[in-house]
Amino acid sequence: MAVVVAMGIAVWQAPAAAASVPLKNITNRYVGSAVAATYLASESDYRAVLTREFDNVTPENEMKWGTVEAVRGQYDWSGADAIVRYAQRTHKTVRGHTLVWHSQLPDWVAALPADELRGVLRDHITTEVKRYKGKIRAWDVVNEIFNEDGTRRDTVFRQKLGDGFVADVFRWAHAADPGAKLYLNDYNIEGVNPKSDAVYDLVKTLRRQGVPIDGVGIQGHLSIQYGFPGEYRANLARFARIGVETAVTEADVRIPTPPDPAKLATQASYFGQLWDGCHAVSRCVEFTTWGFTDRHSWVPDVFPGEGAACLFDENLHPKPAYYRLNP
Ligand code: 9MR
Repeated sequence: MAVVVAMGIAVWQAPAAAASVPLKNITNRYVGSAVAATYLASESDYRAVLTREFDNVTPENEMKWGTVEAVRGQYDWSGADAIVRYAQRTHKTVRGHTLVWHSQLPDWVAALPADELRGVLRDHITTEVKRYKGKIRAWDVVNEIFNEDGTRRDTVFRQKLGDGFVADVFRWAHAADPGAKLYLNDYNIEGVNPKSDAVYDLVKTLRRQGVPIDGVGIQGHLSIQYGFPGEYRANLARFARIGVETAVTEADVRIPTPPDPAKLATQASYFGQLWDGCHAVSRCVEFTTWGFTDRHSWVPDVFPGEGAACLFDENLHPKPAYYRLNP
């Protein structure tokens, strides 16, 4: 890492090139990034870094219900198809994201009566999973179904179908592509806490009932304003003990802007702890970041005053966090 002193202020300067060995080649975990089809098509430098450094891609928005069927019966697979084609061409795996989520859910779905919703949900899952059968390594089947206190989030699916919808959607997804690994995905479940306890209990119950659930996706949206999640490794390990995989699916570490060397060092430490913990637990199979460049990140839109959450800066120069993972 290079630190120069300009006008009395220490400024971190990124070296121009990434490390000589790409991130994907220094680990036996899948190492991925969320990707947007538009930038993939329009920005060759973005595409080049993604292609070089990663071997998994997760469509950031292109496979969500609100994208693929915003209007009932009118499908738009263009973005999803483009990302899957790119992944095949560049020998990357794909994490499908996400089949059942209360957010980015079209209004027409939310308005359906219970009996109709069940059939529509089944069709949605079957259609989407079959379309990419054999091309998706892992699916985020259900996303963010718990509250922070470990109770179930009160979504339209729960209100109209009851908690049993979770088992149903895993069975439908498995029927559509028996080869894909099926995950439950959520945020704030990195450490041991009431929410991850609830995920643990549910997954254990579903496995006992024979429901085809293979893994737990731990999103990994962190902020340096809070401490690193407690008992992260113990949390990964307890899922391994009940026979499921884990994956870090959406890692980023936001910083109160502007970044400075001390904040970037803390960010690097958080990324490093996420990475090391995943490598320390055998069933943690994937480390995926939610975007790889500060040029395109959801963070500043949602958390005003915070940003710079990715491994590469706006100019695609690797940051200290990148060198923490790939020294
Ligand atoms: O990064 C995604 C952003 O572009 C979308 O506008 C947003 C819509 O809610 O979803 C973001 O991705 C989310 C992901 O799908 C699920 N976990 C949290 C992510 C960040 O909000």
